[in-house]
Amino acid sequence: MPSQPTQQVFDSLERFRIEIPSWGFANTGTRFGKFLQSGAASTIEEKFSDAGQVHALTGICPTIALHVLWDFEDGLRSVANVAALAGRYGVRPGSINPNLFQDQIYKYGSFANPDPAVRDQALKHSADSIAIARDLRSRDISFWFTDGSNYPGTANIRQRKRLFDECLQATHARLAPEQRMLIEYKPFEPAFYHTDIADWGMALLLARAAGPQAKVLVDTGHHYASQNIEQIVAWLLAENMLGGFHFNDRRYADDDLTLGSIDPYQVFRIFHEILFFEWEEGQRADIAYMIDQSHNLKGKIEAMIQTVTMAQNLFAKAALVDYEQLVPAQKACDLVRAESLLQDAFATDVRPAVREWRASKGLPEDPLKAFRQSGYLDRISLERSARNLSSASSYA
Ligand code: RM4
Ligand code: MN
Ligand code: MN
Repeated sequence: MPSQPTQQVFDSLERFRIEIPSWGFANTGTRFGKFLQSGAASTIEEKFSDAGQVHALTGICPTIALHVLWDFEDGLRSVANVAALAGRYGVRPGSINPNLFQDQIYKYGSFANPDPAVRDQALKHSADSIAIARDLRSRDISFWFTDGSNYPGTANIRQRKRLFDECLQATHARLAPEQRMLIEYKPFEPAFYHTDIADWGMALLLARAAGPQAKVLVDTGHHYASQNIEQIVAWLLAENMLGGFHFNDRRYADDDLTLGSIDPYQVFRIFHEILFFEWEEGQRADIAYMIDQSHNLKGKIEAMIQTVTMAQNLFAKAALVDYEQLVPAQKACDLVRAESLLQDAFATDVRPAVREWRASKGLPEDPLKAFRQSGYLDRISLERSARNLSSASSYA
């Protein structure tokens, strides 16, 4: 029988699952160029294969986020192929991500484009994405919009808000009862003067107006520097409007760095707010934990394993906060005591317990080492290198 803290870690690990993105295995870069990796995935089958490796080694990534434009070559007609791959590689399709930004028609926006013909096309793509999700039994459709403007006075901001309201409502009306739409916000990039859904408050208002199956998606990289993300998380939880996360880390802007590489305490604080909420409410928060990272310098599969294990460790640490002690300390305004409870949990080395949990599940105790020893990377590098080094045109 594991000791008390080990049991708490075990309980937290039993339930923690995190989704990995198909685009994290593809050759990507910055706007200045790409550094190609010979083992990068370029087909949907390769992405499933790589995601299957991450899941086989960590045991906590049963689903893969899919991007409609990059992963469904023939749109709805690709569904059968994708479903077959899921069976073959042991990972299920997770969130479905429409693409309302890459096509030339979206130069001036999608849902907020002043041209009704463009809005219609965006609505059609959204409807197709919902149908793809339905056929794959994926619950969540995650919407991220680049809509915005680059110069003052060039866009009617209020009118664009109204257009977003209309299009999101029309999209919500197409959801099956068990589906959800997640609305992601981002303050800037690629629009650099105003972005239509710039922050969590705007996403919240739009989600509320869209309908009961719309929730907010928090991408940790989509905030101004020093913003208190865990407070946003706490407010969205209190409003029952937190739908999911895109996890990554950042130093400056939307850097998409490995989770916890810059500020692991922040991730811990986010998990703490969630687990504290669940403890107080006596029920689980219905949150989709997802990673949104695409590594251009690190090995893609290694970086994904590193990210997943970091998320797992930080979640387990957050589960060690002693709420029975925290509540009275907060009430008594015993600041040092309350803060120390968080710090003690954060300082606890949970890795031995996590290793023990993995062993109990028949998983490798050190997934990264197991990956390095598996020979998988050598094999795919050999198989994929010719194609990778000759073609590197699209983002993913
Ligand atoms: C955006 C946002 C979206 C992601 C794209 C590629 O910044 O985070 O979620 O799909 O990048
Ligand atoms: Mn994102
Ligand atoms: Mn982003």
